Amino acid sequence: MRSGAWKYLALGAASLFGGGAAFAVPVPGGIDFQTPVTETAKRVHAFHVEVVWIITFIVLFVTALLLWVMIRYNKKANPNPKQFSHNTMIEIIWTVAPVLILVWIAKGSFPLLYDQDVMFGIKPQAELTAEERELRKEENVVDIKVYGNMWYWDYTYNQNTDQEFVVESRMLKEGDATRPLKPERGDIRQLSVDNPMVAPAGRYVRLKISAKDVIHSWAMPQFALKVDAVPGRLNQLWFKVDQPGIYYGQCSELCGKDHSNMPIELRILPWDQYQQWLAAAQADPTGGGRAYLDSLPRPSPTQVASAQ
Ligand SMILES: [Cu+2]
Repeated sequence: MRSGAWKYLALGAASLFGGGAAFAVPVPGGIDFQTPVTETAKRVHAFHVEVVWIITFIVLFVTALLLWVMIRYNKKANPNPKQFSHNTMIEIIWTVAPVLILVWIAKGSFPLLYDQDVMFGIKPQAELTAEERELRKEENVVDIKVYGNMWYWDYTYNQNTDQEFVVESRMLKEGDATRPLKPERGDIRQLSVDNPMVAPAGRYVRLKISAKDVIHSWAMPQFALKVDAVPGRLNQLWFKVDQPGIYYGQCSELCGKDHSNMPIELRILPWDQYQQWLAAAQADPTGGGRAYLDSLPRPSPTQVASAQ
């Protein structure tokens, strides 16, 4: 193992079992999920930790049983084995116990699946705060249309109005004439793009996701979101992120030779900055409001993680 990998493994293990998370972007040797930033993602992460504890216990228990049988009942230790072949009580136990464990896991899993699937989650109407009710009103929900293309993403804003515009988002490459990757600026190899997707913090964002050629998949690990972008079909996702920052994802459906070159960079801005970016990008969609984004202080992924 490379030197340094141990450090990452230890960090990953610490974040896995410590409940906190150390990473905001993928790191070499990282073994845990990235830091969850939405309510749903935090619950998905907590559920993941719970299931890891369950499977760890099961592996240890079964290993102990196997060792016990191998040591206590091998030919030497137990030359004259008993001849019975059934034990009703033990059969009931090894049927009922796994069923109960699976039901317990399903009980944690299904509500999370529905929370991601149903628009704005499954929190009952009665439990919503006044602010949440206000933000859920149709005029306060932000819609963004996401299209997968071979091999880049494009994002449609102000859709269905005469102000609609499209921002194309292509990966930065080292040595590229038009879109060079500049690590000194904070660009991350294989993740940074020329024109990021931009969304406001503290708002419900509704994504309509499709593709123009083949099947792609829009995935944002820190939001625990992933859905296929299928030509001729509109899939929906939603999120609400309170923490401004930069979040990264990747196309997650093998879509051709440059599948690995269509990352998702999502810049979450406070509402007023988002409005300014909208105006800038609308005036020059090809530029994607880049000049305005570059004028803002750039949050580093680590700062995003430690700010929580
Ligand atoms: Cu793709």
